[in-house]
Amino acid sequence: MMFNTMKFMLLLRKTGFGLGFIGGGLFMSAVVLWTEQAHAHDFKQGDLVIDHPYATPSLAGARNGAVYIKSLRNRGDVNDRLLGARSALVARVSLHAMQMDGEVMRMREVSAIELPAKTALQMGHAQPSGNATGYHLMLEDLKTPLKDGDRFDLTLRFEKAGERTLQIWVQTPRGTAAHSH
Ligand SMILES: [Cu+2]
Repeated sequence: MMFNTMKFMLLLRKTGFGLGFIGGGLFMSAVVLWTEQAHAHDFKQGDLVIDHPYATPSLAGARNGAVYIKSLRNRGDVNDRLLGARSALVARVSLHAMQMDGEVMRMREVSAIELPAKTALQMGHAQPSGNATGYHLMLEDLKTPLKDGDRFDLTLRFEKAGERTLQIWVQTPRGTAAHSH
């Protein structure tokens, strides 16, 4: 009898461990899923998919900041254009492009960013495929500095798709030379 009870206890313990193991596995899967979901940070507006809009932390004493978009995709059959943006965080948001001026990289304001049908525009700060145009959104006259981990709202205005408010994540991308202006 004693022997049987011990055997039973052992069995229970083994089974308990097994269940704990499976439970742990399920928990880990849930965590992984949740993490992936937390990283999927995109917004849709009509035929547009705005994938991962982010800002780099602002430099100490800087009045300006920059917002980038990993990709801005037009899935539709009609060309669209990004015409402007606004945010309660700043006095003004402007559309910027970068251009080489001799040896020097310079910023210039543009009135619109073209979003041709069936194409994706890379607007990251530095991407393998390149953000050749250097497009970004300039936050002019920041009311508060942008710190790593902050979130804020910014509304984009498109010619065809209308307006869409995005949540911008402030983060330091890997291997960044901070945007300095
Ligand atoms: Cu700029």
